Parts: sequence; structure tokens; C-alpha cells
Amino acid sequence: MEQEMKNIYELLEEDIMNSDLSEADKAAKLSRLLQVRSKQVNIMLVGATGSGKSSTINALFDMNVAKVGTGVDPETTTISNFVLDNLTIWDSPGLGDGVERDKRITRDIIAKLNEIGEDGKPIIDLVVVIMDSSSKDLGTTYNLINKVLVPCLGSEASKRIIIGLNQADVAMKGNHWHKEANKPDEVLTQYLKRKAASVQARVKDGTGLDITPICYCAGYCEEGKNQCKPYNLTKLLHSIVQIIPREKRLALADKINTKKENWEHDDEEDDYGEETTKDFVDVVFDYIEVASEVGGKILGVPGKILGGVAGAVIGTITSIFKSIFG
Ligand SMILES: Nc1nc2c(ncn2[C@@H]2O[C@H](COP(=O)(O)OP(=O)(O)OP(=O)(O)O)[C@@H](O)[C@H]2O)c(=O)[nH]1
Ligand SMILES: [Mg+2]
Repeated sequence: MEQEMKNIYELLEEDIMNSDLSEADKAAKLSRLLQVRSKQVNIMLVGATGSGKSSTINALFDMNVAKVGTGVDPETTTISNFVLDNLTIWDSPGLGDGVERDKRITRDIIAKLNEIGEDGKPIIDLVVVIMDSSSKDLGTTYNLINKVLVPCLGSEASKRIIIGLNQADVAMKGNHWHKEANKPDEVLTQYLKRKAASVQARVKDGTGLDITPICYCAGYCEEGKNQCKPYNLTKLLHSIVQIIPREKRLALADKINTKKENWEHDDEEDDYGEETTKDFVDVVFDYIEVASEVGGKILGVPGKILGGVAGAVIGTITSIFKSIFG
């Protein structure tokens, strides 16, 4: 392993300490940083067996630092968690491997969704439902969304569920996937759009909710088989970040997979890397940089005012993400 890197909180702390602010201002900013640093983010992945939950977690996050934990008691929980400092990922076992097993897993998912944290709020911030876009049988997953997740999350459901249509590369049995460019051709692009629309319609029929699925690839490599790097992973990350409450976002920012190639291939609807960077920069503005007078614009964030320490702190955050998202 490479040498120990400073985490985002430490870098921000350094910037504040090295600034020419008064001691009182430094103390105020450090105390805000401490508040932000205490926030926990919990994300749960659910879906059918083999849809790519584990692959997605590995692609998104820096699992090198993962302390892998398992449920305390395999009798009562089958969901394993990966704790990455302030970020906890809950990886549930795949559904579709037997009726009794599915019942148990479903019970565990419901229990986890109903768990309340010390702040009186549900501990799970977000559920990411992973579907295999090459699968003909998505019935189990529709049942999970329509009969379990949505009823459990109630009025919050559309704000706390993301649907990922994974394995875009093999959605048409590997046809129409541009290996070199690592993206779908026009035929596959249209196919994926129809697939996403049909998933969206099934969920809307069942629950009345409008959730737009994101077509992506977690990536895949195995000798001799169809290989691909992640595709639209930045788009998936961007939608995750937007759901996480602002004051919690640095917990995510700190654990994003730094493998550049994971973030290089996206559709061209948006610059998701830049958008995601902005989502993180906003946190710094809102929670650490309190009031400064000098006007300016960084990354085109509108209506925000930059001054003294902001330049340095924002610069740190921005350069971290520039080096990841390119
Ligand atoms: N072609 C392709 N294969 C993928 C992709 N994502 C995952 N896979 C493969 O699909 C298989 C299952 O992936 P996992 O990540 O283990 O799936 P899972 O949902 O965690 O499965 P369970 O833990 O058994 O429920 C593995 O062989 C992966 O390499 C993808 O985007 N494209
Ligand atoms: Mg798995």
C-alpha cells in the first residue's frame, strides 16, 4: 500500500490552521468542521443475487481502507456492513435464492430500514436498488421495491431510493457494446432507455412513485470474458451525493474510489464529475466557510461569496476531485 494519505477533514483543518484568520475565526471554523466530521452516512444496497451489489460497492468506494464487519448474529441479521470511518455501507444478500431465504432477508431489510439512530431519524439515509439489466426476470426486485421499500419508507420513498440498472454492457448479450470506447452504441443506448422507462413504469404502476433508473456498469474483469470498466458510475455517484443531506456529504467525499479509470466513462448528458465536485464544495461553503466578504466564483458556483480561507479550503476540495474526476 502507498503511504498513508491525509483525509479530507485533516486537509481542511490544515488549511484553516494555516490561514491568516484571527484565532477566534479559526476556532469557529474548526468547530464547524468538527460538527461535520461527526456525521454518519449509511447506505444500503439491495437487489437480486448476482445483480452486482458487491461490485458496485467496490467500484464506488475506496475499499482498500475497509474494515469489513459482519452482522453480530447471523441468526438475526444477514446483512453485512463495511465501515469506512463515517460511511457505512450495508450490503444485503441477494434475493431470489429460495422462498424461505427471501423471507428472512426481506425481514432483515425491513428491520434495518426501521432502525432509528440517536438523532431520532432512520439510520439508513439511502437505499440503492441494483438490477441486472440483462435479466428478463425482474419480478423479485419489483416486489421488493413496491411491496417492501416504498411502504417502509412512506412519504420519503422517492427521496431515498435510487434504482441502478447495472451490467449495461451485457444488456443485449454483449452486443452493441463498444469495447474500446467502453460505452454503448446507439442501438444499445436506445435499448437501455426503453429498459429504464419500463422499470420506471412498473414502479409507478405499483406505487405511484416516479423514480428514474440510472443505467450503468459496475465494471467487470475476468480473463477471456467480456471486459469493461465502469460506465456511468459518476452519474450514479452524483445521484447518491444529491440524496445525502449536505452536512453529511464529506463522509462520502472522503471515501470515493480514487481509481481514475472508474470515473472516465459516462454518457454525455452532463459533466457529472464537475456537478459532484460542486455538491461537495457546497458543503464547505455552508458549514465551514461562514461569512467572508470578497466576491468571486469558483467552479461556477453561483451566488456564493469567497474570501480568505475559503479560497484555500475550496481549493483543497476542488483539487482532490479534479484529480479523481479529471
Ligand atoms: N458484465 C458485467 N458483469 C458484472 C457487472 N457488475 C457485476 N458483474 C458480474 O456479475 C457477477 C455478480 O456480481 P456481484 O457484485 O457479486 O453481485 P451481487 O449482487 O453482490 O451478488 P450476491 O452477493 O450473490 O447477491 C460477478 O461475476 C460480477 O463480476 C457489470 O457491470 N458488467
Ligand atoms: Mg454480493
